[in-house]
Amino acid sequence: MYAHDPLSSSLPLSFRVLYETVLGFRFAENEMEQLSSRYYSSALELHCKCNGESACLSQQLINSHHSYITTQSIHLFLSYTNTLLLLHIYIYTYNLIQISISLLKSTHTIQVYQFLFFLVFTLNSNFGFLRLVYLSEMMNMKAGKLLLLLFICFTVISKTVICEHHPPTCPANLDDCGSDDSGEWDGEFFPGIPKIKYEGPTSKNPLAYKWYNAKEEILGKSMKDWMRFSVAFWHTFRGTGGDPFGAATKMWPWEDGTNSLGMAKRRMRANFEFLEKLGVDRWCFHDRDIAPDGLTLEETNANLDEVVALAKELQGTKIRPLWGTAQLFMHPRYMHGGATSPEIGVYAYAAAQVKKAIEVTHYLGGENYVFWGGREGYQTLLNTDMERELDHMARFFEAAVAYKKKIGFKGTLLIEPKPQEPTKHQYDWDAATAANFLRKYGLTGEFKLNIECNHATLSGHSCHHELETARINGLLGNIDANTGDPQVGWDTDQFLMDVNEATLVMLSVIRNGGLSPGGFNFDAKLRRESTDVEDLFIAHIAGMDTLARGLRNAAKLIQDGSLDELVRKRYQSFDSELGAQIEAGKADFELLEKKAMEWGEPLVPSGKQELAEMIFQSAM
Ligand code: XUL
Ligand code: CO
Repeated sequence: MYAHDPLSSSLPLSFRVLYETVLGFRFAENEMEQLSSRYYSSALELHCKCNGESACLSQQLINSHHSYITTQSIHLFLSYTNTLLLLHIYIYTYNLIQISISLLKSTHTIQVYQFLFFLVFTLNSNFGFLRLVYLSEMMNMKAGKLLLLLFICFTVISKTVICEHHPPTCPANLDDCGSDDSGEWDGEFFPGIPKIKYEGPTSKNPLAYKWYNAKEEILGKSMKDWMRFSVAFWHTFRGTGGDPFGAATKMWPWEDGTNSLGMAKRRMRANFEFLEKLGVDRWCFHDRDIAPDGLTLEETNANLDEVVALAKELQGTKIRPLWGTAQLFMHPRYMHGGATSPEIGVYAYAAAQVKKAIEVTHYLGGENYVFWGGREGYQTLLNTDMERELDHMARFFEAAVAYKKKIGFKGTLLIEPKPQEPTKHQYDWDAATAANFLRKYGLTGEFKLNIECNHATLSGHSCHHELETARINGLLGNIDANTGDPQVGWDTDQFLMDVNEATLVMLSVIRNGGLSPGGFNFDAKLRRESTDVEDLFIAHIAGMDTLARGLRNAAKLIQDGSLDELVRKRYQSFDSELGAQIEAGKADFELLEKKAMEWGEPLVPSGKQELAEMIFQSAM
């Protein structure tokens, strides 16, 4: 058991050791960090309320330095009062035991009990403070009773202060000031953040669209219909900023640090307020992002049903999932994969999970369903029967197709390629590998691909390459919009901010005639160091604006036609009688040899790459 006392984190190490020794607390580093950020946001809200500022979050950003100092002091105060709350519990326990002892009345027995009492609490270092009180009692000092009185007073005062100053958005249940587990919420999650509007390219407002104008028509279709944007629940509402080297850096004000059902529902409400304010009608989820695991599959399914029922209610008629999916990679049971696990029980469990995830996606009106095989692959071929695993995966997909049809789910099934991470080698390596897999098992008509840009670069391709590979194979179904970092090299899932890259992406999308029923899912997360609630909005706005700029540029390039003309000219020699014969598969080697001898050495023209790049850049 760990004592939660953020005060300790603000003490220098030597004091902290002393503090921990005297009071007997032990600290868990990441819990400490989570708690400090929780108290920090609570203090922030408190600060806002005290100053009567409704737009306190953005205000805080502008005056960050001033606010930092103010909130830090409140932070310290709250931390201190929290310590007192803990002491109150100890003293209460102590009192109870003391009363029991005094009932025994015999001096000898008292000593035995006192000894046992002392022993028990000495063994448990969390009761260090009680040990102090007890010792002072033993030494016949009145300090114990005095301390008791003093701390009860402090406790009452601190509890009143915390309860009375509950922030306007009622964040986490930090104490027991009336919060429950129903996930109910009676305020805004994002106070001070307005509904995001289009203000045009000259706007300097970070909370406005500069390029994404939902209703504006581009090449005969509204921007909204081209883009079909979606927010990824897992990054936006479950992302903590934690990485393999460090603890969470984000603890949003509505989080209480638990994975309870009540918390899941509260998050769901935050999701819909976020979508509403952003003006985005779609969201994507994994089953386990939105609802906690239970002890059994039945219990887990029941949890999911409860959260999904709320999501359905909050969705209304306008919002729906772009896609749903099952998380078959976090739980240790999936360490060897789900559909490709050598363990039949895991295969069955994964099937049951996917069955349920397809059902809830269907129930919520989802338009697609995604399979990303993060653990469908191998760490070494020495212990792997690759052929058997791939066969199993195909049977798994066949069963998914059958079940989808059985329940009348019309959404598209999508495979999301990724070469590696977390597994050393993943079977859906890239678009070409996935396409080949689908062909081999006769599944091409049932599936499309969900291309993620960062996965594309991990497989050594560009996003444009993967999109074009999917498109020319009739498999481009959806895009997980993000980007990687060339210097970092792993799946950094950053928001795509590069206009050149976005233009290439949109060229493929336009050539594909759009993505519907797919769309753009922001499978992207804030950087670990971006910790303000407002950053969630800024990141999505910038991501949407970048793709919107890409769409405008790509439309310009297509309307201008120079690039298409350059490409057409490169192949014009095939616009001939022989070319037509070749393309129709009617030119055999004898005929081609005859032509080669007749024409002699061919004149090979320039590739005009720089000209192509010049034309491309002129549209940026
Ligand atoms: C992981 C990834 C997943 C899938 C859905 O790299 O992209 O979030 O999009 O499971
Ligand atoms: Co993805």
